[in-house]
This record gives sequence, C-alpha cells and structure tokens, in this order.
Amino acid sequence: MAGRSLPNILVTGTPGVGKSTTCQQLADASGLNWLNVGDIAEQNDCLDEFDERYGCRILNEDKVLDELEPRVAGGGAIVEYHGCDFFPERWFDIVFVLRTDNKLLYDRLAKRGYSGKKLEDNVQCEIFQTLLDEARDSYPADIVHELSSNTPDQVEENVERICQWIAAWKADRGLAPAPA
Ligand code: DAT
Repeated sequence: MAGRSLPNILVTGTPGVGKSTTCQQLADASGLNWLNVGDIAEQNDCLDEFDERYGCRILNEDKVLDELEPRVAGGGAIVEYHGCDFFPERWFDIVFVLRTDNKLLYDRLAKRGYSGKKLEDNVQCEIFQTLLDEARDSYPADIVHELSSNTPDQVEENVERICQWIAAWKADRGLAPAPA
C-alpha cells in the first residue's frame, strides 16, 4: 500500500488492556478513523458459530478482512483487535501492543463481568505476553511497540506519543512540516 497520505495503525493487546479507551482518544486527537474489528464483525455478519469454550462467536477472518480492506486501503485507519496474525502485513505502518499489570487487568475484567475460565484465560494471555509474541511473529520487529496501559495518565501519554509519531510520519514524506 505505497502512496498512502496517512498511516495505518494497529492497536492490539489482551482484552481489557485499554485498546478501545486508547483508540477513542487517539481518533479524537488525530482525526484518524478508528475501526473496532469486533464491532465491525458483529455489524456485518462476519461471525461464525458460538464457541462454548471461549463463550463467544468465532470470528470469520476472511469475511472481516474483505469488510476491512476498502476501509484501510486509503490509509488513516486505526485498527483495533485482540488478535493480529491474520491481518495482511502490508496494511500497517506501525503496531502498538498495549500491556497491563496482571492484577489491574484481573480487576478490570472482573468488573466487566468476566469470571472463571474466561477471566483466567485472559489474564494468562497477558502473563504469557501472547499478543506481544503474536505481533512480533507477524510484523517486522522495528514497527512493533509495547506500551504500558496501567493508568489513565499512561493512556494520555500513549496517545500523545502516537500523535507525535503520526506527525513525524507525515513530515518524513513531505506531507506536513516537521514537528517542532
Ligand atoms: P479493551 O478495549 O482492551 O478491551 P477497554 O478500553 O475497554 O479495553 O478498557 C477496559 C476497562 O479498563 C474500561 O473500564 C476502561 C479501563 N481502562 C482502560 N485503560 C485504562 C488505563 N490505562 N488506566 C485505567 N483504566 C483503564
């Protein structure tokens, strides 16, 4: 996807680490278009049968990729999902993996109503840095960045940092003056 005038950004991480919170603020601050893949899948019939083990319907990856492709083609998309290995590598200019301390994540997910195996599986997913490894296995090392998301201040700092990166990305391509 050469020739984009705005970058595409992937925000991933375990459920509860703050992807939606961060993407909402990032979309407001940057004007980029936030694509919540879970919501898009649900709204566009991209879910298959219910999985008893995980307590949710299985994502039909092919269908959701078809749905997303035209929305990322022109650049300027912030794609949010708790998985990342099935997106084409060429879609993204940068990948952020949000991370949260286990105890904080446990409390957030319990508050969300998760319990039992679902709660434990998600906290383990964070302990084993499953999403960070998935991102590192799926994208070039130099575009994958880990960001701490333990406090509201860190959400603000992360959004600011990503906005600075967007400004630098545009300046590098002569699309905007270099940031001060
Ligand atoms: P995700 O989209 O990764 O599932 P979320 O944005 O819905 O996560 O956040 C889950 C809950 O945690 C929600 O109540 C907001 C809160 N939260 C998110 N990021 C946070 C942070 N950095 N500090 C404190 N609370 C946070």
